[in-house]
Order: sequence, then structure tokens, then C-alpha cells
Amino acid sequence: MNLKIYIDGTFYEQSEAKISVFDHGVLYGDGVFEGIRFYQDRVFRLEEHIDRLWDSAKAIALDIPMSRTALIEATLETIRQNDLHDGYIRLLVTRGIGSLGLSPDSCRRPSVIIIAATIALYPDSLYEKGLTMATCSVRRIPPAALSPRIKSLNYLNNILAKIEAQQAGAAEGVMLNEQGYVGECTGDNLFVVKKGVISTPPINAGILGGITRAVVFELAKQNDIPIKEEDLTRYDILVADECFLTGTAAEVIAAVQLDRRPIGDGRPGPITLKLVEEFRGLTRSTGTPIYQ
Ligand code: PXG
Repeated sequence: MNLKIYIDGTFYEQSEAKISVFDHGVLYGDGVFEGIRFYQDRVFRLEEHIDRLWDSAKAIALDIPMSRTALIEATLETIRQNDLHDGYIRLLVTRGIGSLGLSPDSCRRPSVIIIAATIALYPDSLYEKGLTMATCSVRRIPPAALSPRIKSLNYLNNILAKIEAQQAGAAEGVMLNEQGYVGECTGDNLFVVKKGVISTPPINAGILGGITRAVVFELAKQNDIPIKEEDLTRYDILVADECFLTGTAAEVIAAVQLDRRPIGDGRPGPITLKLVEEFRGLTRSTGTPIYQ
């Protein structure tokens, strides 16, 4: 597929879409990003993603060089330029070109990059069977070092955990925080269900405030399923009736094993499956229109 990529106001053919080796996004991972989905000509929770991008940028003292409205329009136009109807958007803001040296003072202008593409979805069988998880020895970065609420271009912490999970033969890795409580998975938030009540770690456990996570709170409330934020340990996953993960890429998906031990009966549970269905309904009936 030959995509058209947006870089700082211009659309480039995929093979021509390049940035400088002096961009501090490359040199230091200095920048922020968002992963966004669109379904049937509508972008899902676009405002929320743009809000989070702005907060991530503010938190690293990065001024996004355009207005929110202009960025929303550029995002929609990138999808239109590629004539896509369902897919994935990767929005990046890098610190921009500077000299070799940590200080962002040498970077004159941040760069805005927008990629819209089709997405390689998890196969349906994974939603029916659920995925496996392994506990990682790599801990989530403590908020005192770098807030995990910032969706920054530096994902090494999560990548190392992902490698560890894969080496253990699992699809996802459970990352604990510095205190040993469950944080999140490498690119997804984690929930458990016990006796009909859904629980998930609070944001101050040192996790990303997931947009899909927030949607699950809305869906649980609409469906009268009790939901709460509380500190969880590995024990709570092992004794849970159900476990599921949420993320823009995975949507809502059951997790059925931790460290090769079954969670509940080892199959996706009824509350998880209800949320999977409700979430799909929402993605196909709401969102910012792309083509009108
Ligand atoms: N936790 C972390 C650490 C994440 O990176 C989520 C939770 C879920 O958040 P949302 O807002 O998506 O519900 C994420 C999401 C990708 C990709 O391309 C996705 C994420 C990060 C990196 C890559 O699938 N993040």
C-alpha cells in the first residue's frame, strides 16, 4: 500500500515521508504520540485523543505548533487523502530538528506527523479464545521518574516488558508498579471481574489513562455492572472470575491465562463478552464523521 503521510502541513508519498536524523524525536525519544481508530467513516473518541496529546505535550513542555481545530482537520484530511474507511491513525509530535545535545533549546520547531493506515487486527479467534499473559520482571516506570500518563515516544520500558512476555510464550505482559501492585499491560489497561464486580488499578498506580478504559467505565455504568478502581496484585488476577484488557488497538479483549495458569475457567467470561459487544456497538455508531 502506498500511503500519503502528513508532515508539517504537506502530504508525502510513503517512500518520501522522512524526517531528519537530527530530530530529537529520533535522537532522544523526545516527543509524544497518539494511536487512534476510525470505524465506518467515523473517528472514535477523537476529542479525547487530542486532549490527551495536548496534555502529554504540555507535560514535556512541548508546544504543538498548530491549533486543536487545525490538528483535528489535518487528521481527518489524512484519512481522506488515503480514501480509508476503517483503520488506525498514528499522530506524532516530535521536538523537531536540533543539535546533538539534550537541551530542546536548539530545536526551533516541533514536527507534526500523521499516518493513517489500515490495521492488522487480532484474529476473531483471539476474541473468542482470549489471550495469554505473563508477569514481567520489568516494572512500570515510577511517576517520580517519568509520568506514565505521558504518551511519549520513549516506549522502551514497555518494549522490554513485551519482549519478556513473548519469551515466556505469552501474548501480553503484566507490568507491576514499583510497589508490586498491578499497573497495566504493555499497551493495554487491565481489568478483573470477581463476583460480578469489575476492578481496575487507579490511575495513580502509575498507568496510562486509557481512552478505552474510560469507555469501559461508561459502558459498565450504562449496563448496571458495578465497577471500581482499587489496587490489585497478581493474586487478584489469579483468583478472578474473568480478566480483560482494553486499548485502542485491542479494543476490549479477554485475558484467560497468567503465567500459564487459567484465569477463572480459562475462557472469556460473560461480563467480558458483554463489554466486547457493547464496545463494538459504540465504535460503529458514534464518532467524528470523516467525509461530511
Ligand atoms: N497502556 C499503555 C501503556 C498504552 O500504551 C493503553 C494502556 C491503552 O490506552 P488507550 O487510550 O489506547 O485505550 C496504551 C495504548 C499500538 C499502540 O500501536 C498502542 C499504545 C501504545 C503503543 C502502541 O497498538 N497504547
